[in-house]
Amino acid sequence: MKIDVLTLFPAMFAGPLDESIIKRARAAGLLDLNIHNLRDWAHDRHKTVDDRPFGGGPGMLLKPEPLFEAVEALRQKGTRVILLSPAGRRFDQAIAGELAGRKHLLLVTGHYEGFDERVRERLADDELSIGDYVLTNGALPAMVVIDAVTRLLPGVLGDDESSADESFSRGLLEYPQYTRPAEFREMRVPDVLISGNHAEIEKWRREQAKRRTKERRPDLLK
Ligand code: 4GX
Repeated sequence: MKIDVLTLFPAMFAGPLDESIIKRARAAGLLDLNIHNLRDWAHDRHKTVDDRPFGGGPGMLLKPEPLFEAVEALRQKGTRVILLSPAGRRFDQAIAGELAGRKHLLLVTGHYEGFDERVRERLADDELSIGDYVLTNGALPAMVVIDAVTRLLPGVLGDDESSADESFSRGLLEYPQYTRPAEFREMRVPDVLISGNHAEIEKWRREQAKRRTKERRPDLLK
């Protein structure tokens, strides 16, 4: 899969995407990730990418011209152009799965008060939000989407890390887990887990996952 990112803060992407599983996916050629500076498409020597909103009001907006030219330069046929903003549909595991099936994503990260509306109308295929809180810019949301999508690409996770049987793909929270020692500071691991009875262990885990989901995230059961 190819992912291009358009951002005003390319330096923010160094680090998080150069570690661990994403690093391995990139090295293996499973993810071709490129970060682009929107200012490279600015028209003037001051590299202006923002301007004041018509009608007045606080804050600045990303101008349409650099964004249109950048997207037109990076877009290929079959590209999914995705804006990151609090006004997008809420990103979740199902959307990550859907994006993992695409060949090319172009993530466009907002800054200031947002985008000129014509960017939404003519450039974007989708608009995603990673949650109901306000960040300083869209770089972290873009990294969240890249991370969640990359680990679903075929070959990225090993058998031990497999995403198929994990909590969110079953629609439940994770059951409680323990490792050695069997007793630690007078806290004992539940007997059933030490019993060796695999049918009983499965049943206990299913019940625990359901109970925990009902208590903490009843919305997941609806
Ligand atoms: N999930 N932000 C985008 C600028 C902005 C404002 C309005 C478009 C419209 C966010 C989030 C998020 C902060 C990124 C504001 N762009 N993005 N930025 N939560 O908070 O995605």
